[in-house]
Amino acid sequence: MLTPAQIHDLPKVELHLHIEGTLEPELIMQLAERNGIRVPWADIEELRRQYEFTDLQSFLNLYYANMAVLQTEADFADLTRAYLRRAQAAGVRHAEIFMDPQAHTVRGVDLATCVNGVASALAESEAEFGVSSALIVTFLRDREAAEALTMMHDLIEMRAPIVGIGLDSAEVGHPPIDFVEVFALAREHGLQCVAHAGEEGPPEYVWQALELLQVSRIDHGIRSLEDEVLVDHLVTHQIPLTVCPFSNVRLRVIDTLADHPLPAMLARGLAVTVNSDDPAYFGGYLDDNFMALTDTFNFGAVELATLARNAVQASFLTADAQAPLL
Ligand code: ES4
Ligand code: ZN
Repeated sequence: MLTPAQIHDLPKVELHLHIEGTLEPELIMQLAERNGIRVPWADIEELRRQYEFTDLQSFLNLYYANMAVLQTEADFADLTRAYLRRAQAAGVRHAEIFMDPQAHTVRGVDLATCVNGVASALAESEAEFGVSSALIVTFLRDREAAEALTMMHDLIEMRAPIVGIGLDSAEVGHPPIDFVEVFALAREHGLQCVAHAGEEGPPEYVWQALELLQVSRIDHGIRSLEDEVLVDHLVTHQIPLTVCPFSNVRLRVIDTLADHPLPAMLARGLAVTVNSDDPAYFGGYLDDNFMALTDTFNFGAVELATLARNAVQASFLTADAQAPLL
């Protein structure tokens, strides 16, 4: 039986974390007050009662609505520092963090305001919290690809401090193929590529992400298990899957944690990693996900070490930077 201290000390790397998904109810209320924004909830308890989801879209509705309180560069920096503090407490050593700029620009926040707010906090993450970090901008697949392409050009022009791009939001009906041009442009500029695929969408979307967007990691990817040829491909090429157990349960992709295919995925030789996705919404941070998996599946030191090592190797850190974490 592993203890919380052993889980804490595991050199953990977070590869699937939406910074907006770390916006805790307390911070929502504080920022609402600071910015003079009216929220539809009388208090934190009423807000907390909204955190019951039936699927991805029901979560996204609340996730986007709550972002209304994020207005200034300081708001984005405070949000990011709050996450980094919690990540440090969890024993996270490195985090590659998603942000959704379109979720902010569509409501009138400047691209520079949101990107610089998050990036300014990340620039100090190592010195302030002992957590190294990198920023990945994710595009909303349920909005026009032309909008994403324009933003990609803007990000290049402003020399945004990002290591890569991703694709997220409502998956079904929004296949990766729509974003080929955006990802080609990112690759031309030396950016890494990842995409959410096979969360609610079919294995076909995972194939498209790999073959058309040429991603080096798949976010979620658990529906890949429905396609044995795809599983073989993912194993052979050791393509990392950033799996998010609490997210899958809370968004009803999986009934209960005990039904999660993660142990089977590990046994099959897939390069799976454990991540927290939107921890303020799904019931816990990276340490909580690891602890629950350990309790549910009786994971021992060997399984946990494999999961931790997979994440280090799947990260965009250089081999030199990976070495001390292995
Ligand atoms: C997300 Cl869980 C999930 N899936 C797709 N898009 C997202 N954006 C934030 N969380
Ligand atoms: Zn996600």
